[in-house]
Amino acid sequence: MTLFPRLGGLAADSLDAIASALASASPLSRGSYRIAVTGLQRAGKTVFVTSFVHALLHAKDAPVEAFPFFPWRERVRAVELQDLPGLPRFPYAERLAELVAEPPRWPAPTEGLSGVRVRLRLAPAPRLDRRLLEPQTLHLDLIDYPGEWLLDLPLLSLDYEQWSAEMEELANSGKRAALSGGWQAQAQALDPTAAEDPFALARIGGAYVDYLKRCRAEGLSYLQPGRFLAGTTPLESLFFPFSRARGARAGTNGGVLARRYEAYRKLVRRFYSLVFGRLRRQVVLVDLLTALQRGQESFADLALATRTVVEAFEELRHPLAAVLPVGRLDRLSLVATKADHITSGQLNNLVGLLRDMLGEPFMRANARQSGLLAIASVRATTQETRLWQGEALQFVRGVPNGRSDAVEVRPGEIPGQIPDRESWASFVFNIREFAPPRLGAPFDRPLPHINLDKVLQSLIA
Ligand SMILES: Nc1nc2c(ncn2[C@@H]2O[C@H](COP(=O)(O)OP(=O)(O)OP(=O)(O)O)[C@@H](O)[C@H]2O)c(=O)[nH]1
Ligand SMILES: [Mg+2]
Repeated sequence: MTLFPRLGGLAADSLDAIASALASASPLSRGSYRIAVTGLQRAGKTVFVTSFVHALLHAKDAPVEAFPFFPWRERVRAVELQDLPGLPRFPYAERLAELVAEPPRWPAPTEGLSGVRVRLRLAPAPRLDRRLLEPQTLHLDLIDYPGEWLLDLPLLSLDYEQWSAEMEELANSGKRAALSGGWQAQAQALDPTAAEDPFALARIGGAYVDYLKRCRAEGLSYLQPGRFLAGTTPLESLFFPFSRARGARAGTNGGVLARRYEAYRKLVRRFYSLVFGRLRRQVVLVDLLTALQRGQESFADLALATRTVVEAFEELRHPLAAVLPVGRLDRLSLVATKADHITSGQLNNLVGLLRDMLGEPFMRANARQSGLLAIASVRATTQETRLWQGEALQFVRGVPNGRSDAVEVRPGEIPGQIPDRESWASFVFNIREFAPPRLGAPFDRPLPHINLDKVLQSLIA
């Protein structure tokens, strides 16, 4: 008898659909680019894709400085958007309408994967040798997918017992200790060797998902299983760390949890082999500034999560490649977002901080195909200089979310590398969330941004 008959599997069917859509559409023909955009929740993926697509649609008619790097400027005849066959549609028009509405709004959180194709019709390049004529149609396929899917990479090399031990240890440290009491107490009361109790497992699984969500609300990022955060996992697929399950037999509580863990691992493995390996140009967005503002523990946790996310790109060329039939990475753009929260003089430090977070070995190993940037997909602030006691000070000016008047703030000095434990206290940040700029519709030129065009440059270089 099944207790939850209406609930399907762990989204394996939608993964298969995505995989087959990616396999059948040909992104690899000359002059076509498939660009995947990822990042943890609230990193800025939706705003990025919306602003990027908008810029591609309008760059040809806009002044050069509105989107300086646009390689096809002279040759574009027409630009249009299309759905990506077989993939959920990225709702560009809806998201843009919100950004230029009165008052403008940021997008709501999104889940899962979606995509959009920008189709550029180009006049042939003037070349003497007509055999070198470039293609007249160029596709830029943009795909937005959750970075949380990449947080699960470590599961591939840990069995259920090892993973449980790691997660239990983590749950007892720092801010997590105060948040994990609920599910830990319930799990303590569960007998691993008793016959499967589906209701107890669902209840404790639900408590574990709540714990993950509360950790996220507290600014923590290293959360596993990443897919549980979307809140769509069927009850009968939930599991939680339970190291006491060691050696439990099939049909017992412990045995069932281990089985669910293995089923989940299979899904993770399928994602890497069927989907991730087909995304050869990727943009990884990281919101360092919000984590800095939240303090050392949030920042350290984001660092751990970000390194986990990008390890997958290492694996593309190293150990996993031997196990999984994955492809090769062409370009990786590592991007610190929301750079309009700070003054322009601090952008280099922000890039330095991202580099330090990723680590020198990673940067060296990937130097050839990767680039580091600090960007704002939509610039919500302006920069002001004020004289104070004879000194010129830089401020950012913008309207805080939910307010109507602009304020001027000094965001504080961004460290160029991760501060050590002792010096954290000497950094004082004032990083605010701003409402989108009031642009008004129709806005038929690229939205104000910082370095958005450089992402395009680094991806198609
Ligand atoms: N000032 C500023 N804020 C930004 C920018 N991009 C994103 N934000 C802020 O970051 C929030 C999240 O941006 P989204 O693009 O929705 O992030 P996401 O990665 O798609 O988030 P999920 O869909 O929840 O995974 C927005 O609501 C804005 O507050 C930017 O370029 N400038
Ligand atoms: Mg989104």
